[in-house]
This record gives sequence, structure tokens and C-alpha cells, in this order.
Amino acid sequence: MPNMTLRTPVVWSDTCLLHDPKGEVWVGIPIEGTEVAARAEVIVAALREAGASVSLAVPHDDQVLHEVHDPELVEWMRTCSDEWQRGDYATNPGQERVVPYVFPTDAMLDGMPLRSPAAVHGRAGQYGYDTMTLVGPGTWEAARGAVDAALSAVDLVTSGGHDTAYALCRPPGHHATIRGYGGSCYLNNAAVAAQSLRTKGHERVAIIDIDAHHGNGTQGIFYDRADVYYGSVHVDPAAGWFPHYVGHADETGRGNGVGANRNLPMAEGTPDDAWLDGVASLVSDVRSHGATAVVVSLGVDAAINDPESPLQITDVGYRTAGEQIAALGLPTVAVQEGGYHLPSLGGLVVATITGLESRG
Ligand code: SP5
Ligand code: ZN
Repeated sequence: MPNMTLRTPVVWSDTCLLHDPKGEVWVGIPIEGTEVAARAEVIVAALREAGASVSLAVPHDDQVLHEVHDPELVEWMRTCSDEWQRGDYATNPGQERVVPYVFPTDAMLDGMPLRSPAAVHGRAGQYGYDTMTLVGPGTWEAARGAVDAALSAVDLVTSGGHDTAYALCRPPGHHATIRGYGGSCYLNNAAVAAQSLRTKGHERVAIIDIDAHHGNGTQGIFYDRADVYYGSVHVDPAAGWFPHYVGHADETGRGNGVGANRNLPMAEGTPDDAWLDGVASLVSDVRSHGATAVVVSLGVDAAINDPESPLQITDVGYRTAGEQIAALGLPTVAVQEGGYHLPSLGGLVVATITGLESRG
């Protein structure tokens, strides 16, 4: 489509390129990771090609970040790589990245109190909940830059005169929990965006998560709250997919949050029509919830060619999802989550944003 120019502002932090996890450890085997810096490069290139205006994130303080994460997790993220480097694990046994190996689960503790280990290789399992999500030099700068991008995108829709803004966040965020990190996520950019919208006067906010995976971190952060709705379409964790333990249809919220959480797990191989029916249900929930602003956890890994999920969504599907969300007519902040097929990543993001612009 010539002459189509995206009007949605794009905000990112170029520090996102500094995060290089150098692969991941999966079932004990070091494998090449798919959450690579080139993801952000191909997305920003496609957005520029589509005529979008791209700006750098404005630094924000830690206030909102500390409202969604335990400050202890934030401090761990800021310091653990340096502590690991000082420990000389790079020489012995030859691991440059922070990788946990022991986890204080209920199975281990049998109800004993959690005590924070002295050794950094022990403490890693207190915060990191999987072995795939490695921390190295540059991880903190990238993750914190992604938070600034999300906060800057919120500023653009609350006081910048835009109805929609897109934050090109890398690393992604929706698997980061109140006090833990995993699933290639370190800090929860979408949760920070939603909380920032709350502090800027939106009394009810909705998060629609269309990443292929369930956003267990975002769900957990808002599970007890009525003011922030979380709805997700994702590949069914019960069919064997990450995050395995969370993301089932019967998780509907707790306490004040009962009814403000909705999970729509999809079978492997789900095509556009059933997935879009799911997105339409979430959109309908958002109307009933009374939200006045929306955050989209925009993962494009549900796409047909993506190596990390078995869903079969096309670029037309993603554009239509954007149109369905745009029909709400609410201020909208889209935050990048997953998406790993480098040749199609840019087109999928452009398609979704094109849909989000369809409000006219
Ligand atoms: C943000 C996001 O999309 N995170 C997704 C994390 C899911 N990672 C699960 C990885 C499972 C193993 N992947 C290796 C594939 C080998 N065929
Ligand atoms: Zn994903």
C-alpha cells in the first residue's frame, strides 16, 4: 500500500540493543536464543519504512516501576550482572551470564522461611524463575530503557495529543512478575504502562494481551485489583506451552480482582477466525469493565511462521485485531512483547498498528 504513512508515534530506547543474553539454557542445554537485538532493529526499520516518526524514550524515575515490582527485584536486576562478573564465574566454570540453578519453590522449602542466599549463584533462583532468561552486561540498561519507552508512550497519549502510541520495548515484559523474572522478560513494561495510566487519572485501565504466550507476570501483578483488567488470548498452557503453570481459563481474579481477569487459551494450530473471536470477547470485556484507557501487550509470536508458538495468525489477523481494539475509541498504548520470526516481524507490527489507527 503506497502513500500509507503511520501516524502513531513510535518510542524506543536504543539501549535495548545492549541486552545480549547469548542464548538460553533450555532443559539443561545451551541453545541459541530467539530474543535477539536484531528483533528491535527489524521492527524499527519497518516502522520507519512505513513512515512512522520514531523518537527516543524520555528517562523517568522509578516510582511507577516500584508500584508494580518489589523494589528488591529491581535492585537485583540493576546489580546482579556486576556481582556475577566480580565472582569470576566467567572463568570458572565459564559462564558469563547470570543463570540460576536452585529454586526456592514450595517443593524445596516445605514451609521453611525463605532466606536470601549469600552466594550470587544461589540468590539467582530467588528472582529468576527459569533457566532461559539470562542476565548479562547491558541487560539492566536495556530493560530499564524499555520501561522508559513504555512510560514515554503513556505520556504521548495522556498529554502529547495522540490517541495511540507504540513503545518498541526490548526485552519484552509480560512474563516478569511482582518479584521474579523469566520467559525472556525482566521488567514488566505493559504493567508499568497500565499503572502509569492509573496515576495519570484513568481510574480503570484494561490490558489486552495478544502475545502467543500467557502474560503470567501481568496477570499476577493485577490479580487482586479491580481497577486494572487483564485479558489474554494465548496458546493453551495445558497443551504443553510456556508458562505451563499459569494462564488457564478458570483464573478469573481474586479478592477485589474477581472478574477482572480473563484467559482465553487457544488450541495449537488456531487460525485467525477463532483467535479474532477471542480478541473480540476481550474487547467486549473492556467495554463492560468501564476502562478509559487500553494497553496492548503486542506480541506478534502468534504468527504463522513464528518459531516459539503453534498459533497460525496472519498479518491480516493482526491488522483485524488492531481494528477491533481501535473500535473501543480509547487512548491506547501498544507495548512490544514477543515475536521471533525476523523476516516477518516488522510487517506484523506495522499491520497491527495500521489496524489500531483505523478509528478514522
Ligand atoms: C515474551 C515471550 O514471548 N516469551 C516467550 C518465552 C517462551 N519461551 C519458551 C521457550 C521454550 C523453549 N524454546 C526452545 C525451542 C526449541 N525448539
Ligand atoms: Zn510470547
